[in-house]
Amino acid sequence: LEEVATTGYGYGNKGDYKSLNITADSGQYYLVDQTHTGNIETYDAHNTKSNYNLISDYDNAFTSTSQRAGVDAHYYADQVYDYYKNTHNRDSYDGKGAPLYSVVHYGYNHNNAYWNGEAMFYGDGDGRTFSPLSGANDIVAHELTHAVTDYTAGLVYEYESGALNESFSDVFGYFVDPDFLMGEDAYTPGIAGDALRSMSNPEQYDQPAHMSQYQYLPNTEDGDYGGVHINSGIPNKAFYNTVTVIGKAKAEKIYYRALSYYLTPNASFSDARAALIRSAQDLYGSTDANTVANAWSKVGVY
Ligand code: ASN
Ligand code: ZN
Ligand code: CA
Ligand code: CA
Repeated sequence: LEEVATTGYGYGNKGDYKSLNITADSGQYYLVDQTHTGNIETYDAHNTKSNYNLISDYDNAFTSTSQRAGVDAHYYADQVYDYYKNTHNRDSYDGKGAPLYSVVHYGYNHNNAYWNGEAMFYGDGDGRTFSPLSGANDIVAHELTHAVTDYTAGLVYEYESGALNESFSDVFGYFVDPDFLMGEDAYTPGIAGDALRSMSNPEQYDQPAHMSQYQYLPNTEDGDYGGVHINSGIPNKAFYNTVTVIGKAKAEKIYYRALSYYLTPNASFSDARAALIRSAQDLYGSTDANTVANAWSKVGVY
């Protein structure tokens, strides 16, 4: 026997059927997708924060309840990889086909997900604040976009540049899951219609939507590194103001160009405004560049 690319299937966290790219080797089947430049591989941490092993099965049916978080992480990593490849001709987060590693069942009842510089990690949630976080494709896109940002603009994770880093992750979460709510598919499984954040109405989840509400917080873990997940509401609202006028197809090209070409590690909100205006002007001309300018003026960023 030898390692061979094949297909399998399983059920996601919501019990939804998903077809998967997997690998067969010596009568075992693995969540290893070999159909891209770099493999997409999905691991189980078994509710620890230290020991991971590749998810495997005796056949190509990954249908047990404990496999649901892995099925979603594997499927959505492929979806986000394909998004960057098909829409931006970007081959993985480094542009050179880096493999994508995901780890599910990270920690116990853990209400968060991360990009740690090498892999994506997803908690199961405590069942009240979150269900398993890999069940939300905008969360998967958000985390993987942190990796893209690290390899492009390199936005420093503090103060305004950090809030931009957070906002770009939410913006690409929108491009993969086009609604203005973030994380809704995993957030508060017992409450319908809510979300972790809203880009159309940041204030609904205690985020500022205008520079006049900017929160000056300390650059500590408790201060959310200067409020990176708080003040992201301001660029998020500017994005909402943009995309509702020019549409997703143009907005995604403009945002990707700004991230990969114009933005630099210590960019401020003003710098982001300028970078996005320039990108819009390059790609589509002055009408759309003006739309971007107005979108930022409305949130008090000049
Ligand atoms: N889920 C959070 C995020 O991606 C984790 C973090 O604080 N970096 O922003
Ligand atoms: Zn983030
Ligand atoms: Ca969403
Ligand atoms: Ca909910």
